[in-house]
Amino acid sequence: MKRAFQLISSAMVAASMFLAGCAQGRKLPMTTLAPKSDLADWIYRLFIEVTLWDGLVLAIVIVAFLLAIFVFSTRVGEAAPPSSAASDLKLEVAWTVGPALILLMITIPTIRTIFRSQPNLPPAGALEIKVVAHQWWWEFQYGDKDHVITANEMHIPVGVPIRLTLQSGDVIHSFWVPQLGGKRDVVPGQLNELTFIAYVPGVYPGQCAEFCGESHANMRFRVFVDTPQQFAEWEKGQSTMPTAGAAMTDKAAARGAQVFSNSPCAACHRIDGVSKGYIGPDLSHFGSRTTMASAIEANTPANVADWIVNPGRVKPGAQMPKLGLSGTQLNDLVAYLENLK
Ligand SMILES: [Cu+2]
Repeated sequence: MKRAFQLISSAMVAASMFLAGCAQGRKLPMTTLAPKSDLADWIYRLFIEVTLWDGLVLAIVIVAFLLAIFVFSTRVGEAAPPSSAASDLKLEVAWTVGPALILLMITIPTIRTIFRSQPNLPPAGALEIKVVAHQWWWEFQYGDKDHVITANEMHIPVGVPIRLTLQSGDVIHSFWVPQLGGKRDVVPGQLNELTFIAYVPGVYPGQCAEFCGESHANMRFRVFVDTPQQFAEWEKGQSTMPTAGAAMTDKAAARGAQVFSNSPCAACHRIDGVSKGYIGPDLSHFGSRTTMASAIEANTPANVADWIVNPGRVKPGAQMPKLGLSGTQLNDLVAYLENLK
């Protein structure tokens, strides 16, 4: 039984890695078959358990099918004997009770997993993060006073209970990190929750899983499961004022700060201590992120410049307008943003 479990799961992991690789051409697999949290593990085990019962049903059907063809059938030219059976009580009881038992064996673990995955209260010592879904990006707010706000890259410590409260800024979205847990819808006017403990440090890709408009497929994000030390460092970095750091020591960046403040950027984007915009992602520590544009591109100066010149080309339907910046102004602005560590 255990061996069958292992064989099935490793074959499925291989297949999903292959398919994920084909679909995205990326190294981070979008798979539910390599769980890295308690929640993902419960769902995975349930899936395997149900699949084994399905396999049993399939085997019974195939055996009955083969018996009907090769054993209990009449050959060509043979006279079919008239059936004398009116009913067979034993058989009828068997094919009623058998499927009912199999359904029961599937129902019990399913209901147990549903209740396990929806705790009413946050576990003791949980890190609470507010997740706000927008067309088409993700906002993450840490702590009561929103002292850390970031976008599209969520950092969490390994081994600590995480309690996400999910809300939408516009339409229905769905929060999904396959290796860390099941999908949870993000519905306007409603607070949904997701609770889990990540077991293994690493980077896990996420994706909006509810069609939400033109760039739904571009509404990705990443979850960084950090060691406690890495997480403490990250949180400390995100809590400090970005403008006090390296941004002002670089001349291009210093000029770029002026471009930012004098352009429409500041009306839509917040930078701690600089601007209070809230329509687009918070850019306070933009330079510390590895990706941009909802994790669809690497955060490089060339990609940032490309984005500013024509956001709609990178992410169709994006609300950010073309700003008409070019040359030195564009380069200075990119230098400023990349320096916001
Ligand atoms: Cu969405």
